[in-house]
Amino acid sequence: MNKRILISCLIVCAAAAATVYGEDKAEADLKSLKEAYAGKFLIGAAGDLRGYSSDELANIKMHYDIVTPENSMKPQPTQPTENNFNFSTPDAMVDWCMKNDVKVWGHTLLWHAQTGRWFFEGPDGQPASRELALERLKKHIFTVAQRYKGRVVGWDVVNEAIDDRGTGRTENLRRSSWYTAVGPDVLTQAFKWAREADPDAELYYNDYNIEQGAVANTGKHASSMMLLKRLIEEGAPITGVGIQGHWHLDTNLADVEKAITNYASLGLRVAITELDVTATGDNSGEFNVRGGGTIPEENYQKQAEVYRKLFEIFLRHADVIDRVTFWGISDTRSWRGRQNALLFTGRLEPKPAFHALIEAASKNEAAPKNESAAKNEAAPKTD
Ligand code: 9MR
Repeated sequence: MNKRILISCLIVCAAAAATVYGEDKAEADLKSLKEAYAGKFLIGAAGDLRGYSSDELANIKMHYDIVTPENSMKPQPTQPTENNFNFSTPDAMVDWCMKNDVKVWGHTLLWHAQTGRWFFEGPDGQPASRELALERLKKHIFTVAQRYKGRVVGWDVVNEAIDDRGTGRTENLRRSSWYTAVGPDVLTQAFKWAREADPDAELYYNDYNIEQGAVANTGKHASSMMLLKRLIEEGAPITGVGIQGHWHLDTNLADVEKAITNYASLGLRVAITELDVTATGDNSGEFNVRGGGTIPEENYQKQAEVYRKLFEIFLRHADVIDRVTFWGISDTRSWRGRQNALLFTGRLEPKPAFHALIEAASKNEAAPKNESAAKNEAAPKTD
């Protein structure tokens, strides 16, 4: 080998080694999100885990304390037809979590969507009677909640019972099939059965946009306060409220903070259960909200700032917030795919938002946990 070739080889090898070293170093330097927030609140992600790559599973293990199955524990997939239960996906997901020291959150027992029509059909094509619908609901809740008893931290017992665009002068309950078949007391009943089925689980009411109107005490927030007070009065064993957190670059942060303190004032715990902040376009838990298109680079800085401000709020209220869960793990494992709403790219590279959250944790002295902030059934009665 002549000298020139040898030198070229050495340069190429050195460059390759530097790249590998650089990547290793970046990986080694990457902080764990869950470790950054340890002792403040749990950090979670949604995912059913079926078909996830080993890199995705490693990302979950590194950054998250707890996983919510995104779809597989919902009524439709767990009981597609009457008495025909299917738990293969959630069983595998829960097994993986238990083996890897990751907690699980149950989602969801009573919802207007992803629920088989059969729940509401009576004999001879008539609508099911109130009694029949309740009997089916009870069986569903007992079967699913007892199966995962001791393995889930808690349940989103009731999901999204409040309708959109109300004034806030009433509970504004969604006129869903459950509402039609049973009536407004179906919500309290679901909480009571969930408590019987799993006495140790935390039981949550979960909804989107329920922070909206908190400062002015109007809209969906005012409706949620009315509903929660009624549930407590009716003896529903409710531990806390899940603010879903499907947000965007212009989300009203003052409403977010006020909603947290309002719920805490009812003696309830709070969790952010489905967090994503879209880098472009709108967001909401509503199915028909869309967005997407080209995303200017500067939007990722804006997104990082919104995430940072949100976590500064959560840290200020860490005494009542038990968990902050992202709805997905990356911009491709996300229902907001084209809006790049999460902390990691599809290749699991950390985005500016990830770094902002690590920084926010390091700068903050969170309020100590206030375990005496009423937990569960100890919630005071209010009017
Ligand atoms: O992320 C879920 C998506 O994959 C499903 O297609 C969708 C259909 O029901 O549900 C999504 O998750 C929802 C969650 O269960 C409740 N809050 C709103 C979430 C986003 O739609």
